[in-house]
Amino acid sequence: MAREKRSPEEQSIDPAAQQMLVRAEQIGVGTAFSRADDMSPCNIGSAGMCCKICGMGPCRLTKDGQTGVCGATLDTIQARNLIRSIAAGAAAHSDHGRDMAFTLKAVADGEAEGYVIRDVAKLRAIAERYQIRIEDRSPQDIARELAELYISQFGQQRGKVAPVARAPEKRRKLWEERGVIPRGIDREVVEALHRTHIGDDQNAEHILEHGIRTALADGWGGSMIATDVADILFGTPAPIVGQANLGVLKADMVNVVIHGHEPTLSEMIVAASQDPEIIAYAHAAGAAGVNLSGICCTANETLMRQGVPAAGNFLQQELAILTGAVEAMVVDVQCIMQALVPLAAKFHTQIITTSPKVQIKGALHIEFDEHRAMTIARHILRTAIDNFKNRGETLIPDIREDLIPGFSHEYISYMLGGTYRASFRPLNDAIMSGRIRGVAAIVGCNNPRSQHDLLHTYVTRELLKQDVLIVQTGCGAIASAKLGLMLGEAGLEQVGPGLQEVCETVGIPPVLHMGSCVDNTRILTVLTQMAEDGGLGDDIDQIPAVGLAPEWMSEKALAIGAYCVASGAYVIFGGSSPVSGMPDRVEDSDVVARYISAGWEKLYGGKLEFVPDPDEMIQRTLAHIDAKRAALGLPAYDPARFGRSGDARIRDLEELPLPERQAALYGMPNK
Ligand code: BF8
Repeated sequence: MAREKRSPEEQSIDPAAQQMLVRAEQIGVGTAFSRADDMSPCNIGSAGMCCKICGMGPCRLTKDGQTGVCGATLDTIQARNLIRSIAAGAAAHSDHGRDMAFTLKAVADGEAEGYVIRDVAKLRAIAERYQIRIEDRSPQDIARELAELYISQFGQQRGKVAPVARAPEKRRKLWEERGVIPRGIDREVVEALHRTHIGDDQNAEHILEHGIRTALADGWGGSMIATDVADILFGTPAPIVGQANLGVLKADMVNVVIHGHEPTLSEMIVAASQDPEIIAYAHAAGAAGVNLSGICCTANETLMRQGVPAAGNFLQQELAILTGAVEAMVVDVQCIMQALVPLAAKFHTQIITTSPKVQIKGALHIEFDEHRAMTIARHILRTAIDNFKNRGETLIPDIREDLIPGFSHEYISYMLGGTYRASFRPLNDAIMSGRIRGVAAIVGCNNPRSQHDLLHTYVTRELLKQDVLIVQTGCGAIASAKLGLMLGEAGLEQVGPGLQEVCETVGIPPVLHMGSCVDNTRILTVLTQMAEDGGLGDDIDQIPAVGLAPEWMSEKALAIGAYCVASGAYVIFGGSSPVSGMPDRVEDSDVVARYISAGWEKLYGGKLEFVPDPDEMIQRTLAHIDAKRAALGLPAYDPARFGRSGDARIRDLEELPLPERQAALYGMPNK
């Protein structure tokens, strides 16, 4: 059954997106927004109450006491569905990490055309963490040994995956006692599939315990490897000026949008776009040059390191094509909509697939090979330039915002303590004094089932007013960037008084862009360092911090949520819950939902909850932060103690009902 069709203003809060949604309507083409309106999700499947893992089903459990044909109970089915999603998410992140490790090996062996080791200091620092000897060795030698170690983590059968050694000591002991330390990355993903085959593991708690192990193989395994190697090869991010939103496309240039996740090819395209030969080729085609921009996590990767502007987040991939100004959209893996190809066919845009793992019928496939990366990148750019002459009418929204991305944990540490005393202690001190109430990581996807970017930015802005420092990754980060929340001084008047003082003193924006979705491991590293630097307990679960994915939609998000819980964090997802059950129709159908919240909290100190209402998300976040402060014996949060305490305007606005407050603060429609 279709739901009521929304207007562009109801579909997205982003005015650039709204312009393109109007254009889509005018020319009669569909987008993810209209498709979501046309197709309601299955209420049984979305509640985790459908089992389709064998040919006796699918079995839909909608009555009390009902089981599947094999006798599987509802909690078993929900646990199986959830762990299969976690395994798929872990597989996606980790396979990305594997390819990065292979690229590092090829670079070390001198076989990867165009790549160099850009961050030797990080290479040495990481190698030391694994007791790889660094004295009197060339970067290539060290890189070879590190690459071999990393490659071996995927197929390792016994023991512990190496990056786990970087977790706080207390956390490692807890994992050891519970037997959830991943033995090998691939092994845990495979075992998740085995356990959930018909007739295997049929105890929901036991299945979910392996869900934790599989998720840890992602966060403290494949994803961490992906981030490490990307930093070593392309540079550890540091603040840089960037821009975000569709207005970064240029009318007089060949626009090439790089979209997906792995930075290996996109970094090479960035390099090739500066090649004088390519620039001359673009001039000969009548263009002023080649203009690169990114979508999704490729955008985050290249924005953080090279300042390549972000054209948008997940829900803007189709909207970029709708401008009519994109000569080529170059995609690799993950979060790429099949709808791009039929949409591009209505314009001149060429969709170019590049991964040996991802082809889309109707797209041009130019396969990437790290051994010939520069040659391939040049070929792709020439193909895009050749397409410039086919461009028709364009409509590029004149909307873009500046931002300062690039807050790697190394940079934050340096920024807080300087070169010689790099440390997180000043951040801990600010939390201990109450200047900063706590920290929230607001991460993850867009989902057309909710208003594009609304939940991310609403939750972000409300928490900022409560003196909560925000770190962001993924599509959530791009949402805040587009709203101007990632600039040094900008927007500080809407930030709580204590946090404002800290931001002004240190010179940071109140919202820190920490990168792509694999870079959520940077947040793990920050939390570990905060625990180790003293004052906030000795483990991640004691830190007044919360993780939120307000607009989640991907399986990768579930894997991230689970590894953050296993690491001790309270994680709140917005939108719908894949394990909600229907307690009004089937009693006790939320057994798994309760287990991953209260049950996991007892075991790991972290919990996973699905909370659709943004005000409820904010309230639970603040309650958790305050409870953690109290448990540490820190003073209760008091906004009157610091800075321009009790900002009258904010207090007045807070008295207003939600729709009026949204309208006054953000110009949102007052419905
Ligand atoms: O890995 S936040 S929509 S782009 S899954 Fe995809 Fe979600 Fe965006 Fe990056 Ni992450």
